[in-house]
Amino acid sequence: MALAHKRLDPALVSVGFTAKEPIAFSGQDRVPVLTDRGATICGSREIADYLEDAYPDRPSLFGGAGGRALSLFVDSWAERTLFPALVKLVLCDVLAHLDPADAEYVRRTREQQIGKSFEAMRAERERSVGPWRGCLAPLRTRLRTSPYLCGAEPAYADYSVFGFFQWARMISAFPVLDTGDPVHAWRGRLLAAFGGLADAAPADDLS
Ligand SMILES: N[C@@H](CCC(=O)N[C@@H](CS)C(=O)NCC(=O)O)C(=O)O
Repeated sequence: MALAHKRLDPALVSVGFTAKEPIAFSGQDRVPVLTDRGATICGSREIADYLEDAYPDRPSLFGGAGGRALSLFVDSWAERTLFPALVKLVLCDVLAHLDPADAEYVRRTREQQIGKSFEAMRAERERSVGPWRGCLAPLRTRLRTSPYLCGAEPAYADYSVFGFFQWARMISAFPVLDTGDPVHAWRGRLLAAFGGLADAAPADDLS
């Protein structure tokens, strides 16, 4: 979304959990990785910072120094509060999307990190919906009176939060949002942004 915002059209390379050769050159083992003009940048936030500085004449991702600083807070909130609550709802559906080697890797590493089996997460997920709904309150309040977190047009803080919803939508058919929720309408606007870029990604249709 950040690349599209900067009107860039990247060549994409798939990286498997157990087939990380394509990013070995980056000296670390996580995606996303961007290579551009001889630079290698790892991590979504770092990529957004790089794009803002490398393409200053394209639409801004942050809207100035204050927006850049504040979007760091939104990033942290999404990663530390929203994502863990969302994981409890949808992660148990991811294995159906992975080949056997990746499924084994993801199950082993995530069960170790979370301290719970996928089966336990599935059994508890109806109960996990309550805390999840509660953690959406700051988003919902903002989106009742504004089409985007960043105002009339979306920018990086929107993409940072939206990315987690897009991940959920791609791995699980579990309804994480009520259709009447302002957050649902906001997600719809971002799915449609940039000619339906996010909407074109395959959504879960396995369960
Ligand atoms: N918030 C970070 C997350 C990076 C991250 O954790 N990526 C995961 C995506 S699943 C990864 O590459 N995991 C590799 C692994 O678990 O082996 C970002 O967006 O840059």
